[in-house]
Amino acid sequence: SYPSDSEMTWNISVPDGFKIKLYFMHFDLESSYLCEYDYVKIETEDQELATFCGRETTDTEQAPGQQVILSPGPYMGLTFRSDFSNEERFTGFDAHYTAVDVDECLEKNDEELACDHYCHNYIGGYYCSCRFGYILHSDNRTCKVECSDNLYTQRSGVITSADFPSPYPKSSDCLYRIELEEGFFITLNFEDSFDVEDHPEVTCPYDHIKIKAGQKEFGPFCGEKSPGCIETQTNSVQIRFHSDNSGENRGWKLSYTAIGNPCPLVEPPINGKIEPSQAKYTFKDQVVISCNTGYKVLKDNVESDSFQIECLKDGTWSNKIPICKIADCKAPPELEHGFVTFSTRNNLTTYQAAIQYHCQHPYYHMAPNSTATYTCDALGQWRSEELGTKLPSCRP
Ligand SMILES: [Ca+2]
Ligand SMILES: [Ca+2]
Ligand SMILES: [Ca+2]
Repeated sequence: SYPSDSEMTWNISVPDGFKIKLYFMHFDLESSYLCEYDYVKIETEDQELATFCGRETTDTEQAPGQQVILSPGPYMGLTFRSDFSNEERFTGFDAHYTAVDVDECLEKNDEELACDHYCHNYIGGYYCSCRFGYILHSDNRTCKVECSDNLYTQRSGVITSADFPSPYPKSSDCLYRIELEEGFFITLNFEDSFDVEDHPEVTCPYDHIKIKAGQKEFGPFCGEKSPGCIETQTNSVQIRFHSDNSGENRGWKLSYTAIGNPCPLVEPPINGKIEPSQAKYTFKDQVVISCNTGYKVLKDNVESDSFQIECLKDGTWSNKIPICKIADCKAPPELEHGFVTFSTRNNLTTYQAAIQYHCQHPYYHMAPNSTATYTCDALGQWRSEELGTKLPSCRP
Protein backbone atom coordinates (compact mmCIF):
# COMPACT_ATOMS: atom_id res chain seq x y z
CA SER A 1 0.00 0.00 0.00
CA TYR A 2 1.08 3.55 -0.58
CA PRO A 3 1.54 6.21 2.08
CA SER A 4 -0.89 9.08 2.65
CA ASP A 5 -0.02 12.69 2.00
CA SER A 6 2.64 12.07 -0.53
CA GLU A 7 3.49 13.58 -3.88
CA MET A 8 6.12 12.27 -6.24
CA THR A 9 7.07 13.25 -9.77
CA TRP A 10 9.06 11.26 -12.37
CA ASN A 11 10.46 13.21 -15.27
CA ILE A 12 10.98 10.97 -18.25
CA SER A 13 12.92 12.20 -21.26
CA VAL A 14 14.27 10.49 -24.36
CA PRO A 15 16.48 11.83 -27.19
CA ASP A 16 15.01 14.05 -29.92
CA GLY A 17 13.31 12.05 -32.64
CA PHE A 18 11.71 9.68 -30.11
CA LYS A 19 8.43 9.64 -28.23
CA ILE A 20 7.61 8.02 -24.91
CA LYS A 21 5.20 5.13 -24.73
CA LEU A 22 3.82 4.57 -21.21
CA TYR A 23 1.59 1.78 -19.97
CA PHE A 24 0.48 0.32 -16.62
CA MET A 25 0.94 -3.29 -15.55
CA HIS A 26 -0.94 -2.66 -12.34
CA PHE A 27 -3.16 0.17 -11.10
CA ASP A 28 -4.98 0.40 -7.78
CA LEU A 29 -5.63 3.87 -6.29
CA GLU A 30 -8.37 5.26 -4.11
CA SER A 31 -11.26 6.38 -6.25
CA SER A 32 -12.75 9.85 -5.72
CA TYR A 33 -14.98 12.19 -7.69
CA LEU A 34 -12.90 13.62 -10.54
CA CYS A 35 -9.85 12.02 -8.87
CA GLU A 36 -9.73 14.79 -6.27
CA TYR A 37 -8.07 12.65 -3.58
CA ASP A 38 -5.44 10.37 -5.02
CA TYR A 39 -4.30 10.35 -8.64
CA VAL A 40 -1.64 9.77 -11.21
CA LYS A 41 -1.29 12.66 -13.63
CA ILE A 42 0.67 12.47 -16.89
CA GLU A 43 1.78 15.70 -18.56
CA THR A 44 4.10 17.20 -21.07
CA GLU A 45 5.69 20.62 -20.58
CA ASP A 46 2.49 22.42 -21.47
CA GLN A 47 -0.27 19.88 -21.80
CA GLU A 48 -2.04 17.37 -19.54
CA LEU A 49 -2.26 13.97 -21.20
CA ALA A 50 -4.26 12.00 -18.60
CA THR A 51 -5.30 11.82 -14.97
CA PHE A 52 -6.07 8.42 -13.48
CA CYS A 53 -7.50 7.09 -10.21
CA GLY A 54 -9.55 4.15 -8.88
CA ARG A 55 -9.43 0.65 -10.21
CA GLU A 56 -11.78 0.84 -13.14
CA THR A 57 -13.04 3.61 -15.38
CA THR A 58 -16.35 5.15 -14.34
CA ASP A 59 -18.46 7.97 -15.80
CA THR A 60 -16.39 10.63 -14.08
CA GLU A 61 -13.02 9.00 -13.45
CA GLN A 62 -10.54 7.12 -15.56
CA ALA A 63 -8.31 4.20 -14.72
CA PRO A 64 -5.60 3.36 -17.28
CA GLY A 65 -6.47 -0.30 -17.90
CA GLN A 66 -4.71 -1.45 -21.07
CA GLN A 67 -4.40 2.13 -22.35
CA VAL A 68 -1.07 3.16 -23.83
CA ILE A 69 -0.12 6.78 -23.40
CA LEU A 70 2.06 8.31 -26.09
CA SER A 71 3.85 11.61 -25.57
CA PRO A 72 3.83 14.08 -28.47
CA GLY A 73 7.51 14.89 -27.88
CA PRO A 74 10.55 13.52 -26.12
CA TYR A 75 9.40 14.48 -22.60
CA MET A 76 6.80 13.18 -20.17
CA GLY A 77 6.16 13.95 -16.51
CA LEU A 78 4.31 11.50 -14.23
CA THR A 79 3.05 12.75 -10.86
CA PHE A 80 1.59 10.61 -8.10
CA ARG A 81 -0.34 12.24 -5.30
CA SER A 82 -2.23 10.83 -2.30
CA ASP A 83 -4.33 12.81 0.15
CA PHE A 84 -4.33 12.49 3.96
CA SER A 85 -6.41 9.31 4.21
CA ASN A 86 -7.36 6.11 2.48
CA GLU A 87 -10.69 4.43 3.07
CA GLU A 88 -9.15 1.02 2.53
CA ARG A 89 -5.80 -0.47 1.47
CA PHE A 90 -4.70 0.33 -2.10
CA THR A 91 -1.66 -1.28 -3.63
CA GLY A 92 -0.62 1.60 -5.92
CA PHE A 93 0.64 1.28 -9.49
CA ASP A 94 3.35 -0.20 -11.68
CA ALA A 95 4.09 1.80 -14.84
CA HIS A 96 6.55 1.06 -17.66
CA TYR A 97 7.82 3.18 -20.50
CA THR A 98 9.86 2.79 -23.64
CA ALA A 99 11.23 5.18 -26.25
CA VAL A 100 9.68 4.76 -29.71
CA ASP A 101 10.83 6.32 -32.96
CA VAL A 102 8.82 9.20 -34.38
CA ASP A 103 7.95 8.59 -38.02
CA GLU A 104 8.33 12.19 -39.12
CA CYS A 105 7.38 11.26 -42.68
CA LEU A 106 3.81 10.45 -41.63
CA GLU A 107 3.27 13.50 -39.47
CA LYS A 108 2.13 16.88 -40.71
CA ASN A 109 3.18 20.10 -39.14
CA ASP A 110 0.86 22.99 -39.99
CA GLU A 111 -0.46 21.05 -42.98
CA GLU A 112 3.05 20.79 -44.44
CA LEU A 113 4.76 17.46 -44.86
CA ALA A 114 8.16 17.03 -43.27
CA CYS A 115 9.80 16.96 -46.70
CA ASP A 116 9.03 18.80 -49.94
CA HIS A 117 9.73 15.77 -52.20
CA TYR A 118 10.95 12.53 -50.58
CA CYS A 119 11.01 11.67 -46.87
CA HIS A 120 13.16 8.94 -45.34
CA ASN A 121 12.43 7.86 -41.79
CA TYR A 122 15.00 6.17 -39.55
CA ILE A 123 15.10 5.38 -35.87
CA GLY A 124 15.80 8.57 -34.03
CA GLY A 125 15.41 10.92 -36.98
CA TYR A 126 14.61 11.39 -40.68
CA TYR A 127 16.00 13.11 -43.74
CA CYS A 128 14.65 14.62 -46.97
CA SER A 129 15.78 14.22 -50.56
CA CYS A 130 14.75 15.74 -53.87
CA ARG A 131 13.72 14.65 -57.35
CA PHE A 132 16.29 14.72 -60.14
CA GLY A 133 17.20 18.26 -61.13
CA TYR A 134 16.52 19.73 -57.71
CA ILE A 135 18.83 20.55 -54.84
CA LEU A 136 17.97 20.29 -51.16
CA HIS A 137 17.75 23.78 -49.70
CA SER A 138 19.74 24.58 -46.56
CA ASP A 139 16.47 24.25 -44.61
CA ASN A 140 16.94 20.46 -45.25
CA ARG A 141 13.27 20.28 -46.16
CA THR A 142 12.44 22.08 -49.40
CA CYS A 143 13.81 21.39 -52.86
CA LYS A 144 15.06 24.30 -54.92
CA VAL A 145 16.33 24.66 -58.47
CA GLU A 146 19.42 26.36 -59.85
CA CYS A 147 17.93 29.00 -62.11
CA SER A 148 19.99 32.17 -61.97
CA ASP A 149 21.67 31.59 -65.30
CA ASN A 150 19.05 32.08 -68.00
CA LEU A 151 20.15 34.33 -70.85
CA TYR A 152 18.01 35.13 -73.89
CA THR A 153 19.57 36.87 -76.90
CA GLN A 154 17.01 36.17 -79.62
CA ARG A 155 14.65 38.91 -80.76
CA SER A 156 11.67 36.90 -79.53
CA GLY A 157 11.16 34.03 -77.14
CA VAL A 158 9.13 32.34 -74.42
CA ILE A 159 10.04 32.25 -70.73
CA THR A 160 8.23 30.31 -67.99
CA SER A 161 8.69 29.58 -64.33
CA ALA A 162 10.44 26.24 -63.76
CA ASP A 163 8.20 23.18 -64.37
CA PHE A 164 5.33 25.34 -65.67
CA PRO A 165 2.40 24.54 -65.61
CA SER A 166 3.25 22.22 -62.72
CA PRO A 167 3.89 24.04 -59.44
CA TYR A 168 7.14 25.96 -59.38
CA PRO A 169 9.98 24.94 -57.02
CA LYS A 170 10.15 26.31 -53.51
CA SER A 171 12.99 28.27 -51.91
CA SER A 172 14.32 29.40 -55.27
CA ASP A 173 15.64 32.65 -56.69
CA CYS A 174 15.54 32.63 -60.44
CA LEU A 175 17.01 35.22 -62.78
CA TYR A 176 16.06 35.47 -66.45
CA ARG A 177 17.95 38.01 -68.58
CA ILE A 178 17.07 39.26 -72.04
CA GLU A 179 20.03 41.04 -73.64
CA LEU A 180 19.62 42.49 -77.11
CA GLU A 181 21.57 45.00 -79.17
CA GLU A 182 21.08 48.64 -78.38
CA GLY A 183 18.31 50.06 -80.53
CA PHE A 184 15.82 47.30 -79.76
CA PHE A 185 12.87 47.74 -77.40
CA ILE A 186 11.64 44.67 -75.56
CA THR A 187 7.95 44.05 -74.89
CA LEU A 188 6.93 41.37 -72.38
CA ASN A 189 3.56 39.69 -72.65
CA PHE A 190 2.42 37.58 -69.69
CA GLU A 191 -0.18 34.95 -70.44
CA ASP A 192 -3.52 35.12 -68.63
CA SER A 193 -2.72 31.91 -66.78
CA PHE A 194 -0.82 33.38 -63.85
CA ASP A 195 -0.58 31.94 -60.35
CA VAL A 196 1.97 33.20 -57.84
CA GLU A 197 1.40 32.88 -54.10
CA ASP A 198 0.08 36.09 -52.57
CA HIS A 199 -1.51 37.43 -49.38
CA PRO A 200 -4.87 39.18 -48.96
CA GLU A 201 -3.44 42.24 -47.18
CA VAL A 202 0.30 42.39 -47.63
CA THR A 203 1.79 42.91 -51.11
CA CYS A 204 3.49 39.76 -52.31
CA PRO A 205 5.20 38.75 -49.06
CA TYR A 206 5.94 35.15 -50.11
CA ASP A 207 6.59 34.74 -53.82
CA HIS A 208 6.96 37.47 -56.42
CA ILE A 209 8.23 38.55 -59.82
CA LYS A 210 10.24 41.75 -60.15
CA ILE A 211 11.32 43.18 -63.45
CA LYS A 212 14.19 45.60 -64.00
CA ALA A 213 14.47 47.33 -67.36
CA GLY A 214 17.20 49.94 -67.49
CA GLN A 215 16.34 52.49 -64.82
CA LYS A 216 12.75 51.32 -64.64
CA GLU A 217 11.30 48.69 -62.33
CA PHE A 218 8.03 46.80 -62.67
CA GLY A 219 6.35 44.78 -59.92
CA PRO A 220 6.42 43.03 -57.55
CA PHE A 221 3.77 40.86 -59.18
CA CYS A 222 1.90 38.00 -57.50
CA GLY A 223 -1.62 36.61 -57.20
CA GLU A 224 -3.79 35.37 -60.02
CA LYS A 225 -4.06 38.48 -62.14
CA SER A 226 -1.58 38.47 -65.00
CA PRO A 227 0.65 41.56 -65.32
CA GLY A 228 -0.33 41.50 -69.02
CA CYS A 229 1.73 43.47 -71.50
CA ILE A 230 4.77 45.47 -70.37
CA GLU A 231 6.58 47.75 -72.80
CA THR A 232 10.01 48.08 -71.23
CA GLN A 233 11.46 50.51 -73.81
CA THR A 234 14.90 49.05 -73.28
CA ASN A 235 17.12 46.43 -74.88
CA SER A 236 18.07 44.78 -71.58
CA VAL A 237 15.59 43.23 -69.13
CA GLN A 238 16.09 41.27 -65.92
CA ILE A 239 13.24 39.18 -64.54
CA ARG A 240 13.68 37.95 -60.98
CA PHE A 241 11.38 35.34 -59.50
CA HIS A 242 11.51 34.52 -55.81
CA SER A 243 9.67 31.67 -54.10
CA ASP A 244 9.53 30.92 -50.40
CA ASN A 245 9.53 27.51 -48.75
CA SER A 246 5.83 26.69 -48.89
CA GLY A 247 2.77 26.58 -51.09
CA GLU A 248 1.88 25.00 -54.41
CA ASN A 249 1.28 27.51 -57.20
CA ARG A 250 1.40 26.98 -60.92
CA GLY A 251 3.60 29.91 -61.91
CA TRP A 252 3.69 32.00 -65.05
CA LYS A 253 4.53 32.12 -68.73
CA LEU A 254 5.46 35.06 -70.93
CA SER A 255 6.47 35.66 -74.50
CA TYR A 256 8.65 38.57 -75.47
CA THR A 257 9.25 40.42 -78.68
CA ALA A 258 11.63 43.20 -79.61
CA ILE A 259 11.26 45.87 -82.24
CA GLY A 260 13.79 48.49 -83.20
CA ASN A 261 13.45 52.21 -83.79
CA PRO A 262 11.36 52.82 -86.89
CA CYS A 263 12.99 54.46 -89.92
CA PRO A 264 11.08 56.85 -92.22
CA LEU A 265 9.34 55.33 -95.19
CA VAL A 266 11.47 55.28 -98.32
CA GLU A 267 10.20 56.02 -101.83
CA PRO A 268 11.74 54.12 -104.73
CA PRO A 269 13.64 56.32 -107.22
CA ILE A 270 12.00 57.13 -110.56
CA ASN A 271 12.48 54.13 -112.87
CA GLY A 272 13.58 52.04 -109.90
CA LYS A 273 12.28 49.83 -107.09
CA ILE A 274 12.91 48.98 -103.44
CA GLU A 275 12.91 45.43 -102.09
CA PRO A 276 11.51 44.14 -99.85
CA SER A 277 8.52 46.43 -99.87
CA GLN A 278 7.14 46.83 -96.33
CA ALA A 279 4.59 49.05 -94.65
CA LYS A 280 7.15 49.81 -91.94
CA TYR A 281 10.91 49.54 -91.54
CA THR A 282 12.71 49.26 -88.21
CA PHE A 283 16.25 48.90 -86.85
CA LYS A 284 18.31 46.26 -88.72
CA ASP A 285 15.96 46.15 -91.69
CA GLN A 286 17.82 46.31 -95.01
CA VAL A 287 16.47 47.30 -98.39
CA VAL A 288 18.00 46.94 -101.84
CA ILE A 289 17.41 49.62 -104.48
CA SER A 290 17.62 48.54 -108.10
CA CYS A 291 16.59 50.14 -111.39
CA ASN A 292 14.33 49.16 -114.26
CA THR A 293 15.81 47.71 -117.42
CA GLY A 294 17.84 50.34 -119.26
CA TYR A 295 18.68 52.20 -116.10
CA LYS A 296 21.64 52.05 -113.71
CA VAL A 297 21.90 52.91 -110.03
CA LEU A 298 23.95 56.06 -109.71
CA LYS A 299 25.36 56.83 -106.27
CA ASP A 300 28.21 59.27 -105.65
CA ASN A 301 29.06 59.24 -109.38
CA VAL A 302 29.46 55.45 -109.33
CA GLU A 303 27.18 53.32 -111.48
CA SER A 304 26.09 49.93 -110.22
CA ASP A 305 23.31 47.36 -110.55
CA SER A 306 21.97 47.78 -107.00
CA PHE A 307 22.56 49.60 -103.74
CA GLN A 308 21.73 48.50 -100.20
CA ILE A 309 20.81 50.71 -97.25
CA GLU A 310 20.07 49.75 -93.65
CA CYS A 311 17.85 51.19 -90.92
CA LEU A 312 20.16 52.26 -88.06
CA LYS A 313 19.50 52.11 -84.33
CA ASP A 314 18.78 55.84 -84.12
CA GLY A 315 15.96 55.50 -86.66
CA THR A 316 17.77 56.90 -89.69
CA TRP A 317 18.82 55.21 -92.92
CA SER A 318 22.50 54.48 -93.46
CA ASN A 319 22.45 56.35 -96.79
CA LYS A 320 20.32 58.39 -99.15
CA ILE A 321 18.34 56.73 -101.88
CA PRO A 322 20.38 56.73 -105.11
CA ILE A 323 18.89 57.74 -108.44
CA CYS A 324 18.30 55.64 -111.53
CA LYS A 325 20.13 56.92 -114.53
CA ILE A 326 19.20 55.86 -118.04
CA ALA A 327 21.87 53.86 -119.93
CA ASP A 328 23.65 56.08 -122.50
CA CYS A 329 25.36 54.73 -125.61
CA LYS A 330 26.98 58.13 -126.25
CA ALA A 331 27.79 59.37 -129.77
CA PRO A 332 27.89 56.45 -132.24
CA PRO A 333 31.32 55.56 -133.66
CA GLU A 334 32.08 56.96 -137.11
CA LEU A 335 31.89 54.77 -140.19
CA GLU A 336 34.61 55.11 -142.83
CA HIS A 337 33.10 56.29 -146.10
CA GLY A 338 29.77 56.50 -144.41
CA PHE A 339 27.64 58.58 -142.10
CA VAL A 340 24.99 58.16 -139.37
CA THR A 341 21.47 59.49 -138.99
CA PHE A 342 19.40 59.51 -135.79
CA SER A 343 16.03 57.82 -135.94
CA THR A 344 14.92 59.11 -132.55
CA ARG A 345 13.87 62.68 -131.85
CA ASN A 346 16.38 65.10 -130.38
CA ASN A 347 19.26 62.95 -131.58
CA LEU A 348 18.97 60.83 -128.43
CA THR A 349 21.74 58.39 -127.63
CA THR A 350 20.12 56.78 -124.57
CA TYR A 351 18.45 53.41 -123.96
CA GLN A 352 16.20 52.36 -126.85
CA ALA A 353 17.32 55.25 -129.07
CA ALA A 354 17.97 54.14 -132.69
CA ILE A 355 20.47 55.18 -135.33
CA GLN A 356 21.11 54.20 -138.91
CA TYR A 357 24.41 53.97 -140.79
CA HIS A 358 24.62 54.87 -144.47
CA CYS A 359 27.45 54.71 -147.02
CA GLN A 360 28.40 57.66 -149.23
CA HIS A 361 26.30 57.10 -152.31
CA PRO A 362 26.85 56.30 -155.13
CA TYR A 363 30.56 55.42 -154.72
CA TYR A 364 30.26 53.10 -151.75
CA HIS A 365 27.95 50.25 -150.86
CA MET A 366 27.27 48.70 -147.52
CA ALA A 367 28.53 45.20 -146.80
CA PRO A 368 27.35 42.72 -145.85
CA ASN A 369 24.07 43.33 -147.51
CA SER A 370 22.04 44.23 -144.52
CA THR A 371 20.09 46.89 -142.74
CA ALA A 372 22.32 49.07 -140.68
CA THR A 373 19.96 49.94 -137.85
CA TYR A 374 21.43 50.01 -134.34
CA THR A 375 19.59 50.42 -131.06
CA CYS A 376 21.01 51.54 -127.72
CA ASP A 377 20.71 48.48 -125.42
CA ALA A 378 20.26 48.26 -121.67
CA LEU A 379 24.02 47.93 -121.16
CA GLY A 380 24.67 51.20 -122.98
CA GLN A 381 25.95 49.73 -126.24
CA TRP A 382 24.81 50.30 -129.83
CA ARG A 383 23.63 46.94 -131.11
CA SER A 384 22.23 45.70 -134.40
CA GLU A 385 20.24 42.52 -134.81
CA GLU A 386 22.58 41.05 -137.42
CA LEU A 387 26.00 42.40 -136.48
CA GLY A 388 25.71 42.89 -132.77
CA THR A 389 28.11 45.62 -131.74
CA LYS A 390 30.24 45.31 -134.88
CA LEU A 391 29.99 48.07 -137.50
CA PRO A 392 29.11 47.44 -141.12
CA SER A 393 31.64 48.55 -143.74
CA CYS A 394 31.35 50.70 -146.85
CA ARG A 395 33.00 49.22 -149.93
CA PRO A 396 33.57 50.79 -153.29
CA1 LIG B 1 -6.33 8.66 -0.24
CA1 LIG C 1 12.27 8.76 -37.19
CA1 LIG D 1 5.36 29.99 -51.94
